[in-house]
Amino acid sequence: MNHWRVIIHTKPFFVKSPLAIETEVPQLGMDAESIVQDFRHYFSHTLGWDTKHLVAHHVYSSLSHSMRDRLVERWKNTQAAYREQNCRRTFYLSLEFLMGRTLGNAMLNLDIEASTTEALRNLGLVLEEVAEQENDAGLGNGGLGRLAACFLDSCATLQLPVMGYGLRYEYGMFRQKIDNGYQLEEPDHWLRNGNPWEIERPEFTARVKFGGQTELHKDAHGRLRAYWKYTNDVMAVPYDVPIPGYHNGTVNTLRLWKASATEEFDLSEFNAGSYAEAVAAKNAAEHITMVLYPNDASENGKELRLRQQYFLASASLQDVLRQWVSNHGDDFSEFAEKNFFQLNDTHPTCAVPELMRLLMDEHGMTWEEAWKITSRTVAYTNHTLLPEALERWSVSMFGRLLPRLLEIVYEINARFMKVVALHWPGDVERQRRMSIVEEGHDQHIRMAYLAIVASVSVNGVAELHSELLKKYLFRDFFELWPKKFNNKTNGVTPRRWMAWANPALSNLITHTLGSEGKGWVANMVGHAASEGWLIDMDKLKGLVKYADDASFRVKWRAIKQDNKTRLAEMLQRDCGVEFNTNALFDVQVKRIHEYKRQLLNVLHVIHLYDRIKRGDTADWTPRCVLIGGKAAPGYKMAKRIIKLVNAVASVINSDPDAEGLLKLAFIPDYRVSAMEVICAGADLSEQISTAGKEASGTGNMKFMMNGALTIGTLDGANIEIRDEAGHENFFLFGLTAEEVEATRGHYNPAKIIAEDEDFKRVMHLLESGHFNLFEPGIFDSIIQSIYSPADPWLTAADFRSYVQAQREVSNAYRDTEHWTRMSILNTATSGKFSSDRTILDYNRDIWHLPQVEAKQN
Ligand code: 26Q
Repeated sequence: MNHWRVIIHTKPFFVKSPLAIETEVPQLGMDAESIVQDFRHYFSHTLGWDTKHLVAHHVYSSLSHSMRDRLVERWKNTQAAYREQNCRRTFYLSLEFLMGRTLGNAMLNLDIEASTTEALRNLGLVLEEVAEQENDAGLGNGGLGRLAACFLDSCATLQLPVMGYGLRYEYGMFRQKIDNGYQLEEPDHWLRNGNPWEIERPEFTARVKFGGQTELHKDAHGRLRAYWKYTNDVMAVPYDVPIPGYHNGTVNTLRLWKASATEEFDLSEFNAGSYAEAVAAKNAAEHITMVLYPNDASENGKELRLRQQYFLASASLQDVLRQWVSNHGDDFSEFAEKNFFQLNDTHPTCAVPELMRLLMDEHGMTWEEAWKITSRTVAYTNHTLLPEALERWSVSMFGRLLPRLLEIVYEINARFMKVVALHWPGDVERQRRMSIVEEGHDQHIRMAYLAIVASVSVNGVAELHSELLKKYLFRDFFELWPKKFNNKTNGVTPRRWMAWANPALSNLITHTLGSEGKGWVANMVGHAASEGWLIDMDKLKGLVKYADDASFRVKWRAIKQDNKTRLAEMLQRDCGVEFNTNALFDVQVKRIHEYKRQLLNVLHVIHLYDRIKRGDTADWTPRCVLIGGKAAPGYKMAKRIIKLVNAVASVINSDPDAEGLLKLAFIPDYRVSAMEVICAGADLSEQISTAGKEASGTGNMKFMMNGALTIGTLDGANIEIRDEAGHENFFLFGLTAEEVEATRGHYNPAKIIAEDEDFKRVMHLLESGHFNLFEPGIFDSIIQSIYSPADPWLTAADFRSYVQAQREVSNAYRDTEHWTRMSILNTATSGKFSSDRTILDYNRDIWHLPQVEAKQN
């Protein structure tokens, strides 16, 4: 059948000569008066409101637009500097960027908080209340997505030419409601009220192909070339988000793609009278970027997810190549020196075959030429040790959706298999193990292997994790290419997680370090000014000696106390539970997963409750335990654990015997903006995963910076946190990763429980239905998992040592001066966990980018 298509091109329209007005525009003022002026303009003219209608959201919107204008000026200058210097660049490809709120961070990094606070005061407004209006940009699940956001902040602060590429999900991470203790998911339509922090760039729209088939033809030069035809195309429209550096005039770019239908109408269908159906079919294309997948561990194999991954990879690579060709024409000789792609886990690994495809099919290269470029410009970061979480795609689905890419993957694998055969002649088993294409009646593509084969660098995210990757998950590949493997311990940005989240503590630090002549600038409004420590966190070491200064400890404690009050107010509002700020605030917030062992935490809480009930309360330390986090909607056990937390909480919190001694709360809808309040107000940070399972953790770092002490296993970055803080300032418990492995096969939880009186009583309370009187049996699956010799998370194995460590925590907390000392030392030694250090490591070992000073107007 003939398919006639009308194609409406959206060609970019450029004026031939640059406009003269550009250089005439003076920089916008950074003083309160200029801000008030701009604010009024947006409020009355752009939004069209009068001051009788001071709707909070419009206030937020007007202020944000005023801030955005100031970002845009610096943005243009930064991009001009990158262009002029024609410097090497890195593109950070990630399916997730968990940005949270932007207004406060923009003001902080622009160094405009003081004048904005004053401007708002003149208008009768309070900054904190305005900032609260902003929806979180929840375009990520958890650690991996937030890491990408912290990295962008550090890259801009370090003036590195790094650009993020991601997806502009219409719906971000679901909103979590709690109903009768159960998690309910609600869609997060975060863009409903508009988003002042993005600029649509329709002129850079890219076309992404799906489906169809491939054909081989000779081209004009007689060379055989592949053509990918009869495809269903989807347009990718970029939205740019500014990423400001801290007080340095640099603004980098995060480019997020939105899927949009092509403007083609299938006329044959149209003429057959199915106009509405033709339009509706186009709508389906736009589903690609409709929603973020809410899985932080597994649930693989969904076609829409593969569409998302390829959509990101293809649109981003086309974008980079488009810019390259517009500057260098067809000369790709320097492409590999000038461009680099960092893959945030395997999610964007379609970029490997896609870059091959574009270079060969669209730019006429041979396989060898294209592979030389691809294999020099890609690096892969792994974020998981759970084998079940490694991505695999069924070959049949992959081939149906991306037929040309499948051919390329097969060819990459065929050539790789020759390398393996050369290295291990005759070792067929090794070839089978290492094959990118997993054989069997149902073939699969192993995305991690594809990423490793193409990459110059493969890294884990904490020392232990990187070692375990070499020893277990990727052992064969490590033996083949030992030099590819390296570690880059995660970090978090101190601008958001200290300066913004904990202004009082930041000011105290600034005063204290500044009084020694380290460039302290007085700042009366509550936030740190241009102090050195926020961009050189090793300077925090200067606090060590103040741990012994009693008057400093008083100030330190007073700040923690205020932050606990702020947290308690939030909890009162969001979960209706009252936390007494004199109690120990014991916090575990992160995604709910069995390996993270929220269950172990609950068992301890039940044990404390049991002690209260039997009158064992001599030398008691009052405790308020906070747990929060989202469960993947299809993860039954995780959802049941949430219900258990809430069930135990309602028994304890309503029991007069526990009043003043113990509280338990589950905070609904844990997210970035909640963590900003939580990390500042925590005393104790729970990092209690089964050793060898948590790749790194990053919440652990946010807590440490804010002076919380950690109770934790020897897992992920906990090990490095303990080494930095000093072993005496960390509460260690549990099996090591090696012991965990050695326990498999002869684990006997029933025996452990039977021999431990406290544990027996805890299990009895659970089994008797004490926490689920009206819903009998609902915790059976949880109880079974604890008793199971096959429990992969060894919850029972670590119970006794956890309870013991918690005893030490309680005792330590009652020695207020000593606790404060340990708290100060944790903050003072947290410098390593700044994402600035992480990014400098990436840049030194992998990216090799220059630092580029932004042009000043
Ligand atoms: C997989 C398949 C289909 C849909 C979604 C996914 C998916 C999405 C997100 C799989 C994994 C993730 C996220 C993983 C993650 O956040 N890992 C965490 O990464 C942090 C940053 O390196 C580490 O600190 C944590 O230890 C690690 O768990």
